[in-house]
Amino acid sequence: MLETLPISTTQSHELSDIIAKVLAGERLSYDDGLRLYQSHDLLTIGQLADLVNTRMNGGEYVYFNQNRHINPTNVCAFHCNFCSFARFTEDAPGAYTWTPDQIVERIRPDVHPRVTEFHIVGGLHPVLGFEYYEDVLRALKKAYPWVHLKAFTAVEIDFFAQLTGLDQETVLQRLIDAGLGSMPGGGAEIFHPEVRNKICPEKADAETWLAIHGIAHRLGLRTNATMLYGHIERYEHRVDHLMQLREQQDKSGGFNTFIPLRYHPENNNLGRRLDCTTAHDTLKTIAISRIILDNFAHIKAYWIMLTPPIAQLALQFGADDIDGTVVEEKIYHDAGATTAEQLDKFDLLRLIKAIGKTPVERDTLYNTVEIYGQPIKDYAPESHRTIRGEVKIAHIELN
Ligand code: V47
Repeated sequence: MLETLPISTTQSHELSDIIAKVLAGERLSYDDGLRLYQSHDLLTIGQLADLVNTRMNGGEYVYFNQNRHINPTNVCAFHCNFCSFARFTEDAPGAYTWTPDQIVERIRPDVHPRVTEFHIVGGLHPVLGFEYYEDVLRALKKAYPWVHLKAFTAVEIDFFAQLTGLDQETVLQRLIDAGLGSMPGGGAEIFHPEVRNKICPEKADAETWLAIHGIAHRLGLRTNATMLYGHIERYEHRVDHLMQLREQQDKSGGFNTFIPLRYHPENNNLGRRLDCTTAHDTLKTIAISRIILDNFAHIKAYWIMLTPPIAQLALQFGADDIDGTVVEEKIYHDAGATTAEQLDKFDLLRLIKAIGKTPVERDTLYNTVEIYGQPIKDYAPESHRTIRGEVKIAHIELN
């Protein structure tokens, strides 16, 4: 199928040398990445990304998980200009901090045997102390021992190190002892100092963020990586970001998944730009990530940020993962996201099946929980069935 694509026959195409490189399985350079971004030929770039995804993941499967996000506190010592989630004092309007016990009880209605992951990130609380974060992990592990804890970005790890005077490796080791299973990819934003110094000057710099992931990989943790795009950065900064991630992965090898995060502009200092990002830019970013990050197994189209319809399209532009059920989401909803906070398993199956791909429920480390190879109606839950067991959507019955 791939060799019959228009991309294999376009000798005079503006990207023909890059197309030839991708078809030959060669690694792209910084300049190649920049030229892909400068091109408006989204369909060719998408076809190339789909080709890479097919080579790496077979192209047929799309991963999702049943997860639950937990943001223990929104009180934060840092003042990132793009952030709408943080409150700077305990008594600020909307500020909250949950105790470990409150967290355990708050999520109880949402936790069932097929929930395999808690995704835990939050504010850098100036007063609570490192023990609070350890206690959160311990309490969750005690109450729900089968659930993997994917917790704390490299920025949080760096903050804990500063708070305690411990080195980052010791901080990570203590969190592993408390139940940490892997690290999410947040806090990467844009590595280039021209941008980073403007949007999040207090945060760990690129070198520190990458070094902490390197340490985590050495300790046996798998981690993810993100890029926050669509604010003040230029294409040059995005491509530089991808190159730095690829280089770190060559060195330490423990990244599972790359997640481009579309900037949401409400309720923060950075605000909205006239030329803020578009669906076209999102699909291009997903596709270029897939092509450049030849050593990352997975690219995630995070439906909360992209909206389910765009996430669905992204699965044909190189992404092979759509994230999970999520259940409660604060970071993007505080920033103006209008998506739901939760999709149930059936919603995710429907999104994936509708483009002719096969949903694979996974755990955090990409072990298969279940492959959904049958027609969609076979997976309809009770709530979507008539009393005779037939599938209905609203008032319409499907047979
Ligand atoms: O680092 C903050 C971003 C990230 C805004 O590892 C914003 O599987 C858009 O990293 N508009 C945290 N984005 C979330 C994150 C993540 C999400 C899903 C899956 C995984 C994973 C990781 O959220 C932050 C920052 O880049 N963010 N504010 C905003 N206004």
